[in-house]
Amino acid sequence: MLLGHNRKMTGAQCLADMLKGYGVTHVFHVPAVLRTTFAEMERRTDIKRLHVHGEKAAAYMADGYARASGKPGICMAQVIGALNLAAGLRDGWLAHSPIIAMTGGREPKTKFRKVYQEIDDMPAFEPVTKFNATVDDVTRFPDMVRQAFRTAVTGCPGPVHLQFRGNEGQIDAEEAELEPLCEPQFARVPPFRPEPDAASLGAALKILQAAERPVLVAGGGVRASSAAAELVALAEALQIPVATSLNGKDAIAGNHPLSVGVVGTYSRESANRVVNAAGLVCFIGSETGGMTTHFWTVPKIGTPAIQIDIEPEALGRNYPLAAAINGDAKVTLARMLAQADRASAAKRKAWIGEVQTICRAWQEKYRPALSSDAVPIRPERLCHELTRLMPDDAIVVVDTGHAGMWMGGMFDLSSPRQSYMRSAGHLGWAFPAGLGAKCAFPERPIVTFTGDAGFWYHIAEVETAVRWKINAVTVVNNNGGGNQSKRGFDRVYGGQQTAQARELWTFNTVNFARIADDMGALGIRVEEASALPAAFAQAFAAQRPVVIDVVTDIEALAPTAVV
Ligand SMILES: Cc1ncc(C[n+]2csc(CCOP(=O)(O)OP(=O)(O)O)c2C)c(N)n1
Ligand SMILES: [Mg+2]
Repeated sequence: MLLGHNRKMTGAQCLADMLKGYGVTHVFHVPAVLRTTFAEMERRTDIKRLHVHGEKAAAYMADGYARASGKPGICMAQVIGALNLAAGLRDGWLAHSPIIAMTGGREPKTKFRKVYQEIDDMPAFEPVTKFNATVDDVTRFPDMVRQAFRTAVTGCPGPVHLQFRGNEGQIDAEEAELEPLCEPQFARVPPFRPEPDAASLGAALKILQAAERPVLVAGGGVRASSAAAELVALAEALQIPVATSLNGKDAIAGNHPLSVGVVGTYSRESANRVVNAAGLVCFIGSETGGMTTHFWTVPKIGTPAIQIDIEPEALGRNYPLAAAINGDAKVTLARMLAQADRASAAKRKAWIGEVQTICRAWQEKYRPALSSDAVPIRPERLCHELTRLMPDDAIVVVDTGHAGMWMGGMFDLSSPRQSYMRSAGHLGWAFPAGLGAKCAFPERPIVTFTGDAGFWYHIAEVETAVRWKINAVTVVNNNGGGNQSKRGFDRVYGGQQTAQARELWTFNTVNFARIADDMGALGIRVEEASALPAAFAQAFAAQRPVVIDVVTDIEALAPTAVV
């Protein structure tokens, strides 16, 4: 149709060839969907087809794969599992992760006749996708698959959904004249790097350079654009401190002298203090959402602000702007650096001194907890050990709730080669996402940090990790309950919970190391902080999936945001 190279082939052959053409290495699925395609994938490609224990986990694995690599992650489900899969796209939607979900769908001949297991799943995908479409005729395989990749990776990336006709997508067995043409530039984020216009760049740079107390706030857009090196270079050239969102934590290593930590709700006190003391805030690739700004109190509305974003409609959403730049983060920061007046850095000497005092005060305040030998182990100490022991090229994957708070606030990346990915809010995301990340980067160490409640969600995937030799290391902060909920129940019980109240957020104590061992992984139980270095050494040498079960203090509560 496009270049006149059409051949008679099945939709399955076309889809298998196209997935290969886009560089897909893994698909995550619960059977049975697109069965003919799976058979063709085996014949025509080296794509690994991971059969997992639940559709939500399949989506989270695809999400972890996508966030780690920038390449679309592929997940699949038949009609009965479609909403489970849609639920799993919710985190990727919030985090702007390029995921392509494929499901089976209804036959026009029989819909509305009460076909077994069948409902209309399309509306459920609407709020969690950039593009939600049906493939009703086999001749549409090539253009719809291209559109799926194009939409997933362009602009602000995000999930897409293709529903293939037939409960199990049986349309893939049909034949037509097809051309499996791929567009390699849409195989990963970002396909394009839109340049900022010179006038808005000049205006923003002028304001930034004139500021005596500015701060940069780097968001997930910096990681999507691979702009960390440019961000740090600009910060150094102009001597401006850098805070990050949780999603942008790997934009700057925590041991960099200009790093002040994660700002917002799941944050570090020093970052909130610096941002609230700043006279100008420059947001880069940040939605300026509730989490990063602690519901728009950090910085306060009215603080002079600049914003850089690839999405023009993001500019000024929550803070009135002194200047706005529409463009890719990496090229925008590189252009700013090229034009930067380094001499202007001198006027920020006093501010940098003040910022360093704030950061030192944080270190002093938390030193006892970070170095505590208490038994059960303090989570702060666990985070501190992770900072010390994390390999230079590790990908750190973190769950939400207390896990997000502990690691966001207390853990530091110590090398620009390390990556950090976090749940955008869904408990249980991190463990399968870490497995997906390991599929994308088998040679890099993957360390996932989750609470016990988070780990329970998808514990069955330990078996998947063993079966597929996905040698990720998972650290379970095991306190025997979902104790981020403790404060909330303290509050509703007037400060003193009844014995029954704890039923609402605690679990039986369980040894996850033993369960992992039984499933064929390496389980390591740690009850004292001093045993952590040996545990990690053993884990990184194991060449097996590892679960490190760390017994921690159920009374330990993460510090809340400072305003
Ligand atoms: C899908 C989903 N359901 C519920 C929540 C609310 N929630 C946040 S943290 C949490 C408990 C976390 O427990 P655990 O993982 O053990 O970590 P801990 O707080 O004990 O360190 C819950 C239920 C959520 N974030 N996501
Ligand atoms: Mg817990």
